[in-house]
Amino acid sequence: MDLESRPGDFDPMSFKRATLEEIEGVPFPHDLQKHWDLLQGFKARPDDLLICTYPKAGTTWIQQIVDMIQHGGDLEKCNHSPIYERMPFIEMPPVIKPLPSGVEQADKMPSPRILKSHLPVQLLPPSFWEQKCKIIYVARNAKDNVVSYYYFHHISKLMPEPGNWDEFLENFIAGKIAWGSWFDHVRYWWEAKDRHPILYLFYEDMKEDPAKEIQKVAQFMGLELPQSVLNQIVQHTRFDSMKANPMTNYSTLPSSILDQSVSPFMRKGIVGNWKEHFTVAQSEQLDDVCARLLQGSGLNFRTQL
Ligand code: PPS
Repeated sequence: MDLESRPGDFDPMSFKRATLEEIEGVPFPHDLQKHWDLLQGFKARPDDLLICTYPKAGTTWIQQIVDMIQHGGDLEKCNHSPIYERMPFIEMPPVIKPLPSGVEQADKMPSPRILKSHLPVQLLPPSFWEQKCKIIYVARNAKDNVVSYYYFHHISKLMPEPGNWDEFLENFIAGKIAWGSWFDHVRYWWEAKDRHPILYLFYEDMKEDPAKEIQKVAQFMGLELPQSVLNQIVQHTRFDSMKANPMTNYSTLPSSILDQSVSPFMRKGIVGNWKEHFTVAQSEQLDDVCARLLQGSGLNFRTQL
């Protein structure tokens, strides 16, 4: 769907940056509150596959990997539409007209569906647990995650104003940003994997050995990948391939929603970019908070390869 060519449906002037409102103690962009009951009543189907992440942890990357696995490594079949149309973002309210809300989009979609969410585990609509849906979770180290999120706030009109870097980092550490505490998110999803079919992956592992992680995903989906198909998927889900692909790089969204002249959606795609942004004191502070809040969880993040 070409949003720019439907000017009657989309009025950029009426588009205001979000403010945050808490739902059950977790801050979300304001429009979500109005759609909460509808979202919580979401009807998951047993063959749904849910991709869940904290924002900017590698969501689009794993989405494209899963889609390519499902389509046997055939990029043309995946490229029929932008990634956000192929996989509904379930908590997305109907703010980008003419796109429907994530719930409406998913309801109309035939099975098997692949769905996207950034919800913390305690706020996931109950039907996902009832239907025992498979879930793939990707976690990324806090330092690179927060830097990526900071840039995204500058380009996305759906997010609140980020403030300066120091303020944003403080808010991230305090969990006072959209989708809440990174620490709670990664930790509670990690714990959930012991009682539910959840494949928990790390961005850093995907970067280090994409073929190995793609194989894990295929196995989790119950599929076998011949070597030639695996090679295709590795190639087409590399950072530079996805950056050049209009169906994965979000260039199909109007700049009044996502202004990629400020910073591209596919920005760096590396482990360790945080070093360009953190002071030594900030790095030590985040290390301390990570050690304290993840203590005893068994979770270990790598901040460089
Ligand atoms: S969103 O808006 O939450 O769905 O964003 P998300 O896709 O989770 O995160 C965007 C960051 O992931 C990087 N990215 C990749 N890295 C490596 N390889 C591939 N293929 C890839 N695709 C996306 C993207 O560049 C963003 O990270 P930064 O650090 O900002 O570059």
